[in-house]
Amino acid sequence: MPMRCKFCERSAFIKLHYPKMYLCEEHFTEYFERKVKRTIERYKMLRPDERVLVVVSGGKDSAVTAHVLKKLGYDIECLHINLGIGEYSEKSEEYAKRQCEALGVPLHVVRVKELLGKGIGEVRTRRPTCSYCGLTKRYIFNKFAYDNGFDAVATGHNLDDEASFIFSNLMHWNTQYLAKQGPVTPGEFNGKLVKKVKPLYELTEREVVAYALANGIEYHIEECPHAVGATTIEYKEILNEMEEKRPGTKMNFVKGYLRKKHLFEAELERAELRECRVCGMPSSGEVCSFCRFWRLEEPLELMIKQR
Ligand code: Q46
Ligand code: ZN
Ligand code: ZN
Repeated sequence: MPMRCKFCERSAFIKLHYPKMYLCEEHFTEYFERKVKRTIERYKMLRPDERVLVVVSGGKDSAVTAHVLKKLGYDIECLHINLGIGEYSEKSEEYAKRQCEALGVPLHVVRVKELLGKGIGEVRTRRPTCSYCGLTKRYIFNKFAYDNGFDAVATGHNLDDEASFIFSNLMHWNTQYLAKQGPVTPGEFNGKLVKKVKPLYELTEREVVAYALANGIEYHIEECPHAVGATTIEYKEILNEMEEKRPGTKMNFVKGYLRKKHLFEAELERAELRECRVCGMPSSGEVCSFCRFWRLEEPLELMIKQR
């Protein structure tokens, strides 16, 4: 006998573990969107009049973020950063395009290889690929948002991402990272560091997958080739095992962290920010780490051309 939805006669589409309930597609969608709305309000992420740039990778989390923000009535545009990682990046871009077309939202595409001469993974450096990939993505979406007057950048980080990030940084006692993580990073430095928000902060990966399925959102399932063997995946597996035994573990872990975050803030070494000599963006040294890594002599041009 199939289980029925808690709120109607239809048969259940999903069994939620925390809080425990069975929901049909429609009521699950409603539940999910309400939860995103409450997350945005609880952490004071966005005001209704703000222009929001959603960074879409082609994957499920950012696609769902864009979808729900649009549905909640936010003024959004999307940015896809093509990392230049062969076939993987080409497919990712195709998905991002399809997702934004289906949503009827403008999409801007920045291609790392065209912009900087080399794709991610093609630079000869001792720095791990994911480390300079992260640096490059963060710099590009922040500068793109700043150059084009967006008030906030939204990313697709979900509860599982946050829990595994905190877990792995606790394992290594990276107190500097632990002091800075959270659902909202306020804007700084005269708006040159644009506010960052994570609307899916309280939704699990499983819920995000289910929302995409219920709402016909297509996304790139393949993992980046550089993600293979990443320890974050192991941390996620451990947390999932614990969640299975004790539903609510991830949520309690992340909420507990937010309550105790001030303990790590005491250790934060606040570097005095100044303008990078090359690009004028905030930097702790004379030249920012992005311009230094890519050996830039002129600022990156990211202004949207035809508007
Ligand atoms: S950081 Fe590393 Fe990701 Fe960049 S190189 Fe691929 S796995 S995409 S989230
Ligand atoms: Zn129902
Ligand atoms: Zn710079």
